[in-house]
Formats: sequence, C-alpha cells, structure tokens
Amino acid sequence: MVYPEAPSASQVERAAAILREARNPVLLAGHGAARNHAGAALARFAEHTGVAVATTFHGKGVLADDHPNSMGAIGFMRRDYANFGFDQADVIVAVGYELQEFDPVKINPDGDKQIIHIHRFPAEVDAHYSVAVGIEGDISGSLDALREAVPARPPHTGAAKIRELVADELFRGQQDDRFPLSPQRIVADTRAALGRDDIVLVDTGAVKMWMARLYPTYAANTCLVSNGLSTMGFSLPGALGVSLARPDRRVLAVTGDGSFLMHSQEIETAVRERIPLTVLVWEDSGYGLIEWKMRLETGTVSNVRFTNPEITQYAASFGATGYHITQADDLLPTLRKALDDDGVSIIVAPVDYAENINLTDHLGALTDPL
Ligand SMILES: Cc1ncc(C[n+]2csc(CCOP(=O)(O)OP(=O)(O)O)c2C)c(N)n1
Repeated sequence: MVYPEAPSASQVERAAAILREARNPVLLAGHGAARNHAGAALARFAEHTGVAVATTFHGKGVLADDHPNSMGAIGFMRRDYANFGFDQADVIVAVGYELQEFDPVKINPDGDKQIIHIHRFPAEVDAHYSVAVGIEGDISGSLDALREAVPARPPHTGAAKIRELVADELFRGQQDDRFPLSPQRIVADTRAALGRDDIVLVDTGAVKMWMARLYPTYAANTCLVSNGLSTMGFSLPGALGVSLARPDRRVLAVTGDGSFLMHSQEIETAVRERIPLTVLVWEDSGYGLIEWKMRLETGTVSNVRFTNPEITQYAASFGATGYHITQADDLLPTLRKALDDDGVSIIVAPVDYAENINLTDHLGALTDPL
C-alpha cells in the first residue's frame, strides 16, 4: 500500500533499533490514531510486535477493547488498571498521542522510559515526554514501516489480566441493584443498550471518568469523550451533529446534570428539526467531578451542590419525552425504548457518587505492575 507522507527511512530505522533492544515495550494510542484512521495498522503492529496497547480517552476504541493486545483506556484521575502496563515498561511507542490529552507523568513518572513518537507532526515535549525518536508522517504508513523493520514477538500476557479486571468490575456493576444507581451499573446498562457500532458521546465530569475507563469500545470514534480542554456542554449538541452525519447508527448523549443544564436548550433544535436524540443524564444534583477533586486535593467540599428542575417536565415543555428512573432494573429497558424511538428522549438516572472516592481509594491501594 502506498501512503502519502511516507516516514523517513532513517527515523524508522532509529526507532526499530530501540524496539529491537526493548525489554518491555508498551504502546499508547491517542487522538491522532483515531482521527487518522490508523486502527487497522495499529492492530497489525500490535499483533506482530506483541505489545500491549492502551489508549487515551480520545483514542478509545482505535484498538477494539476485546482485541487480545488491548489494555483499555489509561487512567486519568490517578492510576487505573491500564497504568499497570506502563510500570515496568522501558519503551513507550506513542501513536497519535498529543501532550494535552493527558499528563505523561502518570506513565513516565521518572522520565526514564524511551519514547518513540509516531504522529503526523513533531511532538510537544516535557520532562516526562522526552522523545528518543520521532517518526513524522502518515500514521498507518509509519506503523507498517516500523512493523516491517522489527522481528515478531509473542503477545504480552499482561493485557489479558487488565481486560479481566475491567470485565470483573463491569460484571459486578451489572449485578448491582442499588438505587441511586452505581456508576458501574449505568455503564454496564449503557453498553448493553447499544450495538458495537453505535455511537455514544460523553460529556466532561465524573460521568466521563466512569465511561472512559469502563465502557467497552470496539471501533474508533464510537465513544466520543470531551477531554483535553474538557468543555462541559458538548454531548447533546454533539449528538445532533452525529445523528445527522450517521443516520444509520443509534446515538446516545451521556451527560452529568451540570453539563445538561448548560446545553439543554438544544432539545428545542432536535424537536424542531426532527432529529432523533436520546440523552442520558447522570443526576447527582452537583458538580460530581469537582467534588471528587476537592475531596482528593483539599479534603473539604464547598459550593458544588445545586437544585435541578424536574427534568422530565422540563423535557416535556420542549415537546420531548422525559423518563425518570426510579429503580435500577428500569434503566436498561428505558434506554432500549428511547433508542428505538425516532423522537427526542431525555432519561434521568440518579447516580450514587459515593463510588467516586471509593474508586480512587481502591485504585490507589492497588499495585499490580505487569
Ligand atoms: C464550560 C466548562 N465549565 C466548567 C468546567 C469545569 N468542570 C469540569 S467537570 C465539572 C462538573 C461537571 O458536573 P456534571 O456535568 O454534573 O457532571 P458530574 O461531574 O456530576 O458527573 C466542572 C464544573 C468545564 N470543564 N467546562
């Protein structure tokens, strides 16, 4: 295959020399890999070199989460399962990663790992992202060239262990009948309601942390997360755009109640323009992520609670249908009903964010270097 923007042969050879000597190379795929449709080349590269692959939130799905080399998404708040894969790594192959996606201190705390940076343009660097070799060019072409320059290796065994940790947490979530709902239950039911190629858009907030870390994603650009600058208010108007662009897919906007109140006026657009829209609001009557960070960083919490309108009545006032979940078992059938409907539906799911701090405590205590 001929690619435009072919990588330089000398850059490829310098990177191959590092990879041949690597004891435990790990791959991080970012936004650029998804945006540049590098998923197929990435899978070929992972299968040949045996590397375990994590993605950033923006790269979610560029390697399917059920691929044997996949470790899922890298942790953002603190550590998460996929971070274990980087603890013992000596080389990081970063593919389409950009510094603003997340702070590399989390995967290269001592700045001692060798980094091969593959992207269409040179890397921005910092003390934890100091590039040993940059390969600039078409991402798929660069991956194929590097693959051809290194010997095949057996698959990294750690990836399967990490997939198991994620699957176990989701399985427990699926069984969790508590009300307000556990975040894991909402993620599990969201996954069950959508097909592999359907598209979910996730707003920023605690909701994003849960969806990004746990929602199994099988193709690039099927779980679109507001990250980087992380603007609130992206998912609902974003879903209108996705519905128009991909009328063949079912589309779900997932948002916290704070973000919902920043963009809910666009329900009017959906009703007026007859654009199918389903919105799932994780309701905690607060800025859940800010509360979570305050607890972690200052130990005190202030000014993060607010009162919602009665959202089902609010939705009805636009001519949309509102659903208020009142028990855990109602969520999945309601999601299915709304997604099968061509109209505009807003589903309110009360969430138990006591799980936020439990999660960071649990992950902080967990060390499982692979
Ligand atoms: C436009 C904008 N304003 C403020 C912020 C800072 N911020 C990030 S998350 C968040 C709270 C989000 O609350 P909510 O939408 O209810 O989601 P939750 O965290 O409760 O899941 C805030 C205020 C932001 N990212 N974007």
